[in-house]
Amino acid sequence: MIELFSANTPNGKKISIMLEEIGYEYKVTKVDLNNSEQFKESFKKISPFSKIPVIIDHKNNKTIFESGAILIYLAELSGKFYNFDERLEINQWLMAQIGYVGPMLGQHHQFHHYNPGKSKFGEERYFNISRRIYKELDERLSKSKYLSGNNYTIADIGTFPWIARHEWHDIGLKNYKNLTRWYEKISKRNGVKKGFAFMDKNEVPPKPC
Ligand SMILES: N[C@@H](CCC(=O)N[C@@H](CS)C(=O)NCC(=O)O)C(=O)O
Repeated sequence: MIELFSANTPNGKKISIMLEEIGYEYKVTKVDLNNSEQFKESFKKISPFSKIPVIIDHKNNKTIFESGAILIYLAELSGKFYNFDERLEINQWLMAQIGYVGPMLGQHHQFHHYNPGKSKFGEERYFNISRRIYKELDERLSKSKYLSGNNYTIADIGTFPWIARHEWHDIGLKNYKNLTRWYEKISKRNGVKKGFAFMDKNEVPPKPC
């Protein structure tokens, strides 16, 4: 049994989607970020930077923080969505998501969605970077079926929940036809639908607009 410590955010959804995709049984323990539960001493013991997601694999007695490390762990354990021969490509697209796509879109959420009007510089900077990210992902997907190649992998699972926040981004996902094709295909997967709704059973990936 895997215990998933999470919140209903893009980083949180990556792991519920992965667990649904590999068909593992799991229990969700909600960490209420709005009530600062991430800073509790008990949570810091398993998450040194006070961030979700974290998993405890009770069967194998392992605790893992950082979504990329968790995705790799679950992929290796299940033998799914991370094949050895393609790992260099998969690692690059996964690390780009962890180090660039997620943090930059996250800043765009902060300035454009949650705190508009507070910093013109911040709003413009992260809006522009987010537009670049849409274009760069679209370019990649014009040459490749999925991010790391022909197969759906943990790189796609890591990136999908961030693009699923496209309504907040105000960039117009539907104008990026390759990214839209990828997004719509992944949205239809059963594991993705279930993992997306892990904290709100009515939540579905929003249609491209
Ligand atoms: N690099 C981390 C980022 C995780 C992260 O930023 N989690 C956010 C929620 S999406 C969080 O826990 N924020 C709480 C805080 O920073 O206080 C990962 O990929 O796991």
